[in-house]
Amino acid sequence: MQRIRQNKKGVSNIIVVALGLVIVVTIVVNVFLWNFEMNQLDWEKIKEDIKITDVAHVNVTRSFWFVAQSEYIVNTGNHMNGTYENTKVANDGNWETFQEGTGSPSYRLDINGTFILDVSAYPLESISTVEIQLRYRASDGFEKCFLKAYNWTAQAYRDNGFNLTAGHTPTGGWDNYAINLTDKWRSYVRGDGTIYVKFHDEGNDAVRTTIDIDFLGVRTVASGTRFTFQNKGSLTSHLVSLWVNNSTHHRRYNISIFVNAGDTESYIRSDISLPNKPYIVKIVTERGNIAIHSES
Ligand SMILES: [Ca+2]
Ligand SMILES: [Ca+2]
Repeated sequence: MQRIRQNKKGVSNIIVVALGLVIVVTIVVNVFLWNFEMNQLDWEKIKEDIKITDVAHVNVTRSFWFVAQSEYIVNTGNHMNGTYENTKVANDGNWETFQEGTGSPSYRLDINGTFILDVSAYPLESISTVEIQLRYRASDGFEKCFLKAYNWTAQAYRDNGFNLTAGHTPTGGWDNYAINLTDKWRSYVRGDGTIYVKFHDEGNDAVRTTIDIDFLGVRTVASGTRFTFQNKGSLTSHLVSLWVNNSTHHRRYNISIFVNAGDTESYIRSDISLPNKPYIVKIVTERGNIAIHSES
């Protein structure tokens, strides 16, 4: 009897120990998994290595020319020769020819083209103005030519705020006609970078004019403050806010810049001007890291 009782006691001890082990293992595994998840975020935060390597005022930085990507629309007048492809490069011996129409109103020309600024490479917040340049030749100089752009607010072609609104008088040879949209450019550029440009004659006159367009392009001008960020870490960093502070000036700006691992990125803001020294520039990443650059 005593041996049987002892055996029972031994079996129940084994069961208690086994159950205890299962509980301990379950707890250890859970703690380990929880730690692993926590550590993944902490680890990413620790591994992030972003620096502000330079802060500088930039006077003027121009983009390359954005040219027509589709055929011009002829609202009044006639298309004679060539295609929009011939208007993409200046001084290359290729041009597209249009002629004033003879309908009603007679001897008029009105064409427009679509241009798309690359706002991922040249973000809207970096743009201080937009320039339009035309290289053309008119068969006579009896009337002026005009450049306008579609004003997205007014929903019409306008030149309000352009630096030149008086038109351009052709010489009969090849002429350059360049304008900029001053600080009013934003009314003429849609959020996705689209700008419609119109070329038209002055009015109804007695001579039917032929126009050769060698080049028509649009480009952005950036000026303001350029920030240079270097990512020495092994993960992409997402910068989400930027501060410019001195003793009297504290400003926070929302930003959204991705800097790939190992990359250096420049970022120009036309709306930020640097305060008097000493000042500090601070950025915060999405993971919560901070980088500081100070100028004394
Ligand atoms: Ca005319
Ligand atoms: Ca050309």
